[in-house]
Amino acid sequence: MLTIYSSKHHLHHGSELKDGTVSASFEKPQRADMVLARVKAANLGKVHQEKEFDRSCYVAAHTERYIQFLENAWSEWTATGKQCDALPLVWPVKDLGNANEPEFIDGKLGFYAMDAGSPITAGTWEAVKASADTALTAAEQIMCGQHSAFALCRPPGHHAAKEYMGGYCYLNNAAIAAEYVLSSGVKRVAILDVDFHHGNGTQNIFYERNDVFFASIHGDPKISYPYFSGFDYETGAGQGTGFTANYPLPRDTMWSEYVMALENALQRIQQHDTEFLIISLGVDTFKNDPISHFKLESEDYFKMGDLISKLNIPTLFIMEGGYMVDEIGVNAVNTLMGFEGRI
Ligand code: OKP
Ligand code: ZN
Repeated sequence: MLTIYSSKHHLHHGSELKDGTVSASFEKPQRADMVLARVKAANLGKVHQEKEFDRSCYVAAHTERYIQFLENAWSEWTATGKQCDALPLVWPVKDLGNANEPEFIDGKLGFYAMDAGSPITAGTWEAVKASADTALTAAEQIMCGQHSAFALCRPPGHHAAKEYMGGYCYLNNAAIAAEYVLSSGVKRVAILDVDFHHGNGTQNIFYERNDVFFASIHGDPKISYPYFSGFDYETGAGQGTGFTANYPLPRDTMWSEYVMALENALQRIQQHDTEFLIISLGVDTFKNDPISHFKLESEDYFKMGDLISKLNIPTLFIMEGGYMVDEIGVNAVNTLMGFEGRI
């Protein structure tokens, strides 16, 4: 399988608030380095650099003003004399929810964010753009005839919605790739999100659409981030009614239970007559992940890839989460090898 990788991800290394202090984010550069090392060690296939794509590809999944915010945030932040990471600290919640875009950067940060998990640093925008370009380059390869490809994206994207960042995400790489293939003539896309966390951003972007079926298997939002979405009664709205499927699963879920949700989701994807499948590949479902609580074993990822391959649909794998840095490469590449029947 072809891998697309950008070394520009190194430009983004931010901090997050945990246990009352600001420290290096779990979402760190070594993650992608480890996955790339494993891709090479396992001889998965060729590794190509990303190409640059037009800015309009990002606007297709987001809004113009949100893209402008991401482009300008760091310079607006440093213009106030600050050099530390830009993190939001105030949000337009509930009755403040009809607010207009503030002029001042501190207000804009909260206006365009769901949490304080997506720090903006000097290199963030360049890395974020390269991550989206990585997904687009891989999507283009499939449109040119490859059966599958792996976009080794970092930062991840599935928490980023039309108009907000959050959960280490800025641009929604999977949604941007989906819009790209739709604009290239594909009629029906499915996105299957197997990251431990609900793909709220992807759901938000396609919630009222019937050309993109979205399914997510994740920790029950009653007890898991992002807490406010991913319930099984969220099934789409308007024309998109029935085109979203959520599978919230309990603490300590193992493969034996996980596989039932996966098989159901794959069946739904088949029923959608999917022509192009995107997998939001998070491997934070692993038993030792530091911020999650499923119990998948490294061998289970082979089975996951194998089951996905049975659909026989052109498939784009997009890297999302996974924070057990030592095993993230093994688990991601096991999924891809399972897909290729190399078990
Ligand atoms: C991003 B992705 C839990 C803190 C949660 C944000 C998690 C974002 C996950 N102790 N912080 O879906 O892997
Ligand atoms: Zn996750």
